[in-house]
Amino acid sequence: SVTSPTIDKLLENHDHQQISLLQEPCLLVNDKDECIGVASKKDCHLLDNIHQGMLHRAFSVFLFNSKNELLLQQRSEAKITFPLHYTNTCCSHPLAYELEKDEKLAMGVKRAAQRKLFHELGITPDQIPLNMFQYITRIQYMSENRPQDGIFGENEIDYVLIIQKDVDVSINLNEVKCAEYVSQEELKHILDKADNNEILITPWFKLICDNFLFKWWNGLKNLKEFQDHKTIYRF
Ligand code: DMA
Ligand code: MN
Repeated sequence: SVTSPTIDKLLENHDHQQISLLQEPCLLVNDKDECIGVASKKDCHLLDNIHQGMLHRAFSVFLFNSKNELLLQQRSEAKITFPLHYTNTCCSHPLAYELEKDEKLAMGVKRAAQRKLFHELGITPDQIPLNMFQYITRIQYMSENRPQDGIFGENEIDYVLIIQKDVDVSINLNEVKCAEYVSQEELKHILDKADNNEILITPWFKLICDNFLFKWWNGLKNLKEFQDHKTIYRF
């Protein structure tokens, strides 16, 4: 159960700010992405619950600058899941607040994205108005935490949001170790290094890179073409 001594023992060694964020109220969904309840971030990410089918809603932002470079981040060492992994600009969860539950035009996840882009990367909301985010599609995936702890994992329906804007970045070191813009060639080099186990990348970023990212990237000016708000791509 959620308060078993093993989990407490594991968490004892973790960063206090990250432990307190495990209390965030995430949105439980069914496999059609219909909201069916609320559970703590901790409960949503416990493998015990995931193996019983607990699924939650998430988002992944891909932010590009006007030179068509993608902002990547390396997760901080303090993160409980996937520490030090390279990943897309920002990922997190819409929370069980009225404004973030709003499903119309994916406004809830866009508001959550604005909130976390400020929290993780210091990008102020005025620089990234909600109507600049383009909701592309949804992706469902499951994975165990890395390094494997036998306790945590992911099981999400992930809304992909793309935004192209030049912004001022000021990273929150509790969340992010570093952030940098990369070209397509530079990202391909990073993906090669991950294949050779020289660096770590998150499983969701890997699967989005392998299946979608480069065609979206080449079509940044015409993203409408890629919008698919009906399908949930399952991996
Ligand atoms: C969770 O990201 C969302 C996805 C798409 C994996 P996260 O672990 O970075 O969430 P948070 O920043 O809220 O800890
Ligand atoms: Mn999650």
